[in-house]
Amino acid sequence: MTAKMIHGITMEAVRGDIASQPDIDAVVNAANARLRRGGGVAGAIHRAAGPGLEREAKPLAPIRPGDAVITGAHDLPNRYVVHCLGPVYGRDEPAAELLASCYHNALRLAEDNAIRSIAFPAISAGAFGYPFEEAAQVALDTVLGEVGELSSVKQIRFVLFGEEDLRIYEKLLERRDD
Ligand code: AR6
Repeated sequence: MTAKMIHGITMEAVRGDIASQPDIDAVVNAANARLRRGGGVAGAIHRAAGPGLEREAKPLAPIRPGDAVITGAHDLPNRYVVHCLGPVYGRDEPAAELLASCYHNALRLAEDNAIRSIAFPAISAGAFGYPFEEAAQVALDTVLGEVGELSSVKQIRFVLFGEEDLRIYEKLLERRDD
């Protein structure tokens, strides 16, 4: 686990399950366009949230790559779920811009909803095939580029599934000394 304070905001990288972050206001879902259950992060979030999440999300679908929408968290131990649709690598272009939009739009929704803490998985870096280190770079560049603008959000956590994935985030975070 790595934690770092940047512009008064605590940035963390941890290894864990995005559906088990009880101290966080909003968790981000690596969603599909139809906002249905799916596998990976979406599977874990929907499983823990229960069927009410899909019922609430369905009328907000379909969403496009780069979009984010917000719902309640139902049986998850959080207040909100922010659903982001990342780009499918090699199909949705420009991939880096669309992935950056996910993080940007999620943070905007967090600010609009007075959210103090938000946890992100590595959007697009699983089933959607985005090379992990490149996806991590886009995630951190985008979030770090916006921390100066945030007023409600005070804590941003990146939740990574594997040890190697965590090391990549730690390495990238440690390089920043702003
Ligand atoms: N907690 C944290 N990270 C996880 C978890 C978890 N419970 N499960 C997987 N990861 P993915 P995508 C990691 O595939 O690439 C779904 O079927 C995983 O190792 O969840 O945006 C949806 O329905 C990887 O590093 O998201 C969509 O159709 C990262 O989270 C599609 O997959 C993202 O993997 C979205 O694909």
